[in-house]
Amino acid sequence: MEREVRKIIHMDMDAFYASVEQRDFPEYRGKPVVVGGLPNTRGVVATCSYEARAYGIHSAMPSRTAARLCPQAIFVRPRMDVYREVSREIMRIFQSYTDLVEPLSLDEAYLDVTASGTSRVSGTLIAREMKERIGATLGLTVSAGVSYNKFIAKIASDYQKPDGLTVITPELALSFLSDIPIGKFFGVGKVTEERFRQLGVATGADLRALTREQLTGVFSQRGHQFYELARGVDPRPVQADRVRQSIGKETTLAVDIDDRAQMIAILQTLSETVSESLEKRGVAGKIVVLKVKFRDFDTITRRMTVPSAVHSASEILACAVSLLEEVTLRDKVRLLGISVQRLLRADVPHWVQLQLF
Ligand code: DCP
Ligand code: MG
Repeated sequence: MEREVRKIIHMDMDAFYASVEQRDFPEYRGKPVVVGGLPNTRGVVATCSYEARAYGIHSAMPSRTAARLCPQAIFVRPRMDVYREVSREIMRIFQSYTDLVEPLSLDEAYLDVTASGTSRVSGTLIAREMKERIGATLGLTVSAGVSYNKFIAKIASDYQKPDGLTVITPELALSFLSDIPIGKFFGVGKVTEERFRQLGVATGADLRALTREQLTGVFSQRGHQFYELARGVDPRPVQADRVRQSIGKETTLAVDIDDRAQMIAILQTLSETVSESLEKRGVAGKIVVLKVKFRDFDTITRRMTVPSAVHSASEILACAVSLLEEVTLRDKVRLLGISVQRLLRADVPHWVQLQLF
């Protein structure tokens, strides 16, 4: 009855931007390096080296705070062109093992290597070989998770970072998931995590103790997904056939504005335009990105991943408005933009509910 067990690998580079900086500037090696905004600005940390993480510094923290936590940290501005080039090389290495590579960001991808070998352990061997090649040709470390579906592979790649390789076979899955914090489960963001906390659910084991009815009672349709994840079930395919990376629209305002209601009106028009382009191409996207450029040309972006891909104007607008709420309007705004990324064909089911369970 059960289909062939898949071999899915999730690869995620370690402290990606910071590792590239330490590779290219040997004087940074072994030191706390922070990539992002400089500490005397309002900028934030994009990422930091593991040496900097020891001081409690992390992504999205204000750079000023990072400098307070670790005064001797080395702050550098991102070199996006270099990271993009490294990313292309990594993806080329992945693609030499399988056509089924689904990049999630510059430093992260899912691979389906089911067809690439017959032996049970070959997923592990492929992951080990990719790690070696990335080390030898790019001078960088990467963590790999190997399992039979996407969500466990992703949790596994994070399990022994940095330079980790974690293999979770179907036999190990339930005991592995038991201790995983609920916030790491696919589709559980901050808001959902808080609702789980109120239900007394902190781990995978707690989640598994709830019935399907209890879960759908609280989360409606999403409850089915959580029920299945708790049992190690995730049928989402690795999707290599992304049509395009992103579809978006931005507009420079005739006059700079500081009124949120006016901004929302503009976001509504942008959402409609973006939705039309998506629907014309028959795609929907998993990430909505809001771009805000201030009067002084400082530009920020805020992004959110949605549990099921969006294409309608109302869904896109709802995301954009909630992203805008997170933005501190420290100055008048001269440009607003919305883009939708991680595009998938809208007719491919992203979560086929398994009736068998
Ligand atoms: N990034 C960013 N802003 C964030 C998070 C990440 O600009 N809030 C960028 C910088 C990271 C890169 O994306 O280097 C990859 O993100 P990851 O979440 O994979 O983080 P790292 O690769 O830096 O560290 P880890 O070893 O935890 O994967
Ligand atoms: Mg990473």
